[in-house]
Amino acid sequence: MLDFTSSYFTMKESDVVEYVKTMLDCFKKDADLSCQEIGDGNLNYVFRVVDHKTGQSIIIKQAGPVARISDEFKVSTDRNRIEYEILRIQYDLAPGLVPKVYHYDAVMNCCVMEDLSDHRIMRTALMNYEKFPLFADHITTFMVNTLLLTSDVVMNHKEKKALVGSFINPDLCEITEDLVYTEPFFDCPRNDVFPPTIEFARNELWKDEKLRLETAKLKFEFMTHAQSLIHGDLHTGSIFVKPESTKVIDPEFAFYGPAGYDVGNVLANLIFSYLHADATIEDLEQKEDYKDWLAKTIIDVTDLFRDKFMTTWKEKIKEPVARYKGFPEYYLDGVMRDTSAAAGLELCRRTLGIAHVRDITSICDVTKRARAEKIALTIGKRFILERENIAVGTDYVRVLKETEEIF
Ligand code: SR1
Ligand code: MG
Repeated sequence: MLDFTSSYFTMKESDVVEYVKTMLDCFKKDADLSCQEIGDGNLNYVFRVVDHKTGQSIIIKQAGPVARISDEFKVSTDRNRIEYEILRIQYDLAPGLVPKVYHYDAVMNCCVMEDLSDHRIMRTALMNYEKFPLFADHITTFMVNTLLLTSDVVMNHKEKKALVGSFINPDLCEITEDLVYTEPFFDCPRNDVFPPTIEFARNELWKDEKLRLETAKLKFEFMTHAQSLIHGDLHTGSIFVKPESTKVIDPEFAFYGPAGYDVGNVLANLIFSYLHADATIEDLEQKEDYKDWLAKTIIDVTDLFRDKFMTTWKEKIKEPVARYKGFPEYYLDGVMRDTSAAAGLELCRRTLGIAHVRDITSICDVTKRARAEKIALTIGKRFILERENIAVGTDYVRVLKETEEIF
């Protein structure tokens, strides 16, 4: 019999079945359980356990001591506690938009949560050219509620500072500081650049001192601006969808950082879907229709976020000085500036860095992939450099269309 109570070890599928039987009371005694590891992320092991008698199922997510993508990343298993705790907070702030969590085990560094297998990973669904008309509404509610309601504008300042303390997440923040803010902007050995893109990266990014200076400023803002309890990795692989439902998962990178980081990541990943559709849909009418839907979604996410942010601000703020004339606009301008920068950083780092996105890597035609990458890098750079002036939905689509024309 395995000992799950004394010391941590990484579980295999058969261990997880034993874990469920001995440590949890989720299933009936006579359940006929099977387990499959279904994780496809860069960090963790995700096990789906099913009772074949009832069809009931749960997810067990275990944090390993190193990242799956590479042993180079030694990442604290405490990220599992962070994930469990933030999912509970987000469940309260944004009901129905995150999975339910049932249990956290500090020895085995795993948590037990609702199985969302009736949903699909959004990146996969978008690569299949599916549309989700409610997504913009759902994701903006999630972002406004989790970002604004955890800020000093709404929270008691001492309670907020206590939360800042419990979500200090140094290992995962270091990954972001390195992979997002640093390595893509020089010829770093850990980068993984598609050969036809190297010359472009060298000339347009690595030699550009102004761009590097701006990324340095942004890195320090990311490290020091404890504004909101952010998800920290809100790309389309961290979102489950079905037409009537959106669920945000995988908040293990959560910490108190700039609110715009989450919004920018959503927008950048919608742009990757747009570039994938542009490169892979053969039928011109279908291509334009799908790209139009994505462009509209980019506009809706940006503008609904802005509208709901202001409405929620009026309803929920507690900080007296936040009521001063001009302050809400000043605050939102800052969030939108950070949104543009974060979108730009994500577009550059997913293209040049170690952690790519399938939207781009799955483009088989070398010329089309190289074109998509150059567009991503050009837009990314503009979002960073022009962040003061990229503030509403049409700004994102304007830059996207202008850049498409060039390549
Ligand atoms: C070492 S982890 C690489 C990337 O995967 C995660 O999803 C984050 O995006 C991280 O940057
Ligand atoms: Mg993840």
